[in-house]
Amino acid sequence: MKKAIIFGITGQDGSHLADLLLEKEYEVVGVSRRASTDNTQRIKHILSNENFYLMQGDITDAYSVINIFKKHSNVDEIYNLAAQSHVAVSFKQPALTWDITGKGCLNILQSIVDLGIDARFYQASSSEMFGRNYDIDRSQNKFQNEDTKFMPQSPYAIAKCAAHYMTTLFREAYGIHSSAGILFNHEGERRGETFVTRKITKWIGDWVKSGKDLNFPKLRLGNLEAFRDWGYAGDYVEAMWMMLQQDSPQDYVICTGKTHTIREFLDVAFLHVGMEDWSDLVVQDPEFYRPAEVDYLRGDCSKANKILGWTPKHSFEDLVKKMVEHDVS
Ligand code: NAP
Ligand code: F7E
Repeated sequence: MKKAIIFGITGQDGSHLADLLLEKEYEVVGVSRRASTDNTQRIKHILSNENFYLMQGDITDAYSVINIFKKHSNVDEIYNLAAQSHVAVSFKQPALTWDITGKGCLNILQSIVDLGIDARFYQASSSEMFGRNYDIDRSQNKFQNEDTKFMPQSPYAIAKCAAHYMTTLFREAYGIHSSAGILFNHEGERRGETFVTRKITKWIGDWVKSGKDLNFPKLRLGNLEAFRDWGYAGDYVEAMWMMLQQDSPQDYVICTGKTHTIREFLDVAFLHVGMEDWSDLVVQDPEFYRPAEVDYLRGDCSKANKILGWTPKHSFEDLVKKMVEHDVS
């Protein structure tokens, strides 16, 4: 039986990945940080699984990471999904973001080397690292791939670049089987409620449940013109696993190859509840604009398709429908 450790088990991707690995009959050790309230909402359904173990740990604390590896030194695969993952928050808490999203990855990699852990390592890199290398391209002919230059536009993206380079350095310097997945935005029913897609579908759900009350507080959003390449989280965790099954470690872009604005997401989401015109329900609020924006993201995952045989299973329309239906019911 293979054993995997997942840092970031309580997050959207951690929970999907744990489901996938348990299905594949792995023993899964999930690492969650201490919280004053219950942070296991997304993994409730696996807490009593006999192959699942929950351990407390924090990746900003190297001692904590070392203790986890000492207890599970026979681990086969290590997935680092832990991060302060909210871009807007990273402008307000840049040092914390650096400690978790940047240095946290180093703590894991250095512990692997120092303890001589013979395991494969996955780092959750991000399309945010590409940043502002493309302006809005309404003809939508531009793509980012593994060769595209990083031009990070937030403390989050800079921390992710550091972790990404650390992952490639440890591969080259110490021969670790470490791969980074450069994942574009991926969403779903388990997405955090402050990311734009879930914020929209959650609001629609609450509004529908209110009987479409005209006095319902409006949906307050920031920039509606940015383009994102949105996929379904359940599809993307399969790519993470596939990367660690390869003989040689490499980095891969994972995306759908399609891009849409937030405005288009709103169109499709509101149409699912019978609203063609949402303009009276949404307010643009300066509070939700960022000091710097990433205008245009659209990935090219031909490498993952060719080497891993990975391809996304859900379209943009499927994704929006799934999320709206979940939040409305
Ligand atoms: P998420 O829902 O925000 O989950 C982040 C996880 O990290 C949570 O389990 C969180 O714990 C944990 N965490 C935060 N600080 C920690 C610390 N100091 N020590 C240990 N764990 C800590 O993020 P996600 O959407 O699942 O994304 C997974 C990873 O992929 C992240 O690294 C993210 O940056 C990256 N990524 C995401 C996307 C995307 O579109 N979703 C795209 C590219 C890359 P709590 O539950 O206690 O907060
Ligand atoms: O913003 C705009 C916002 O916060 C998307 C993370 O998973 O994917 C995610 O980062 C867009 C931006 O995701 C609101 O300005 C408008 O242009 O949903 P988001 P993100 O910043 O793209 C990447 C790949 C990651 O790696 C990250 O971890 O939507 N937007 N109005 C808004 N965004 C939010 N959050 N809230 C608004 O009210």
